[in-house]
Amino acid sequence: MGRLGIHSFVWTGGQTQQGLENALEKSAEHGYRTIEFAYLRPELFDLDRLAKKAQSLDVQIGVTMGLPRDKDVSATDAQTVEGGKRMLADAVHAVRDIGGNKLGGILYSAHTKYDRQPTEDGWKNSVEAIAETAEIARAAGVDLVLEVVNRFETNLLNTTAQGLKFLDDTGRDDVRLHLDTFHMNIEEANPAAAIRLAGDRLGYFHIGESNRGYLGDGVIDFDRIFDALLDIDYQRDIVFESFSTAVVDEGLSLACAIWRDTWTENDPLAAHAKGFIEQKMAEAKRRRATNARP
Ligand SMILES: [Mn+2]
Repeated sequence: MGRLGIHSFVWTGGQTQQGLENALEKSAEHGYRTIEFAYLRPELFDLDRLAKKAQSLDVQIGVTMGLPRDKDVSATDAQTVEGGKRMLADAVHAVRDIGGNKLGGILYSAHTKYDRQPTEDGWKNSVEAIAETAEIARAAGVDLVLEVVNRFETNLLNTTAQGLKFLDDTGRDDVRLHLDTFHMNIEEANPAAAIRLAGDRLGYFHIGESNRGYLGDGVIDFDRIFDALLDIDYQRDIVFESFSTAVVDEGLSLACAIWRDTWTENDPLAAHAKGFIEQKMAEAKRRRATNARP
């Protein structure tokens, strides 16, 4: 696998420069080599300083976000779609300026519970917006990955199969899928099969438990997940994602419906997650070696 990472919301809601710098230090201290930030409003932060700090700690930065309703590129009115494209272009440039390598999340629609079916025109608008953003991202040296999420957080891409169809429609081979065990547990009949279906078009992977708390406390069958990641020879980043009301912000926490504290202290959570992922990966490798024996 690539780098093991952690979502910054384990450490901070991300409202202050100091909070983000502290999150970088904490991630490095726990041995994580990549950190995921939620969308940063570039005017509020010293991106250059964050870039230097990340570099000095050898922590890679990735950014994920979801579009707001009034900038939904899967809408059917031109003004909303254009606003969304501008936001995506700005986000790509912010990732570049913070020294990051990746923009992921719900880039193809609003991050919200829709009260309507997606439309064909909306799908086409979204495909076109992502294809245009991919061109901007390529020039900026940023990878685009699209997170497939559950039905309560988008109406467009809920399964890997839908995500792959969407990628095909963009006609781009430099956009990949961003899968997440929490979402797959809700939508996929067989999450491990979904990983195998994505294959080399999987660009980023979130490890989250079914209640978004401690790994191993929920119903996700991580053995099958890691077997599948080995089967597709997944070499890109794996990032631990967990949310609790212990750390909140006004955007992401509300969109993700974080109403309870699944944990209150982040240091033991971060330490446990790293150990859990490394152990599950090691066990999967041993199973593979045993099965390969004649
Ligand atoms: Mn996720």
